[in-house]
Amino acid sequence: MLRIHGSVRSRATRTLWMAGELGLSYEHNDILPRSPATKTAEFLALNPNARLPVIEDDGFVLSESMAINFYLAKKHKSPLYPSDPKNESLALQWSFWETDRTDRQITDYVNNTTGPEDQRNKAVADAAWAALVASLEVLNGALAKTSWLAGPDFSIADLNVAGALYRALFLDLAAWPNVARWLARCWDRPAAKKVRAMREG
Ligand SMILES: N[C@@H](CCC(=O)N[C@@H](CS)C(=O)NCC(=O)O)C(=O)O
Repeated sequence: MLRIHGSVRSRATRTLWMAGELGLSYEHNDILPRSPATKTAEFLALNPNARLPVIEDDGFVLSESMAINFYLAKKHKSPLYPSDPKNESLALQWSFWETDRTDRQITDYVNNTTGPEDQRNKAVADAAWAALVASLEVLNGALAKTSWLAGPDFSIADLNVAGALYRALFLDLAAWPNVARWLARCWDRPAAKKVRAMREG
């Protein structure tokens, strides 16, 4: 049995999206980041980092959202997992890139511009935006040459990056039209729409 720990309002968004793409049934432990449920001895035994998402798959415990998606797609022999080693490596490249270049940046930007006013920090928001702009330039350039990030079709690379860029759905992306079109195509998939409905419903 697969158990997914993490609210759809966390980085578990991308895990839940992948589970939907794969048509997996799972038990959802719908807990929020930093909530007391992430601080229990039981949860810390699963992830001593006290972070979400985490999965348990018949006793196999795995954290880090990108690794989780690679594991699930590979285990279930999904066409989303590129069979060609070059495309597989591109999927890894883009997933690592995302973790390094946009994951925290977009969260910091949105939290510090739209979060509770007394918790906003303009310097953090400005630095995050500058970094995010540079990353969007890179992604926009890549998507000028290819429709999808790792091969001829939508793959785990697109899911991992677009899933992490959920908040960009609400930003003005006019300066990065390739990103805007690609992001809309990714989030137009049925499994993505279901996750959006969970998150926004
Ligand atoms: N690199 C990790 C990041 C996990 C992460 O930071 N998750 C957030 C929720 S979106 C969290 O649990 N934060 C708790 C905290 O910062 O204490 C991944 O991709 O899974």
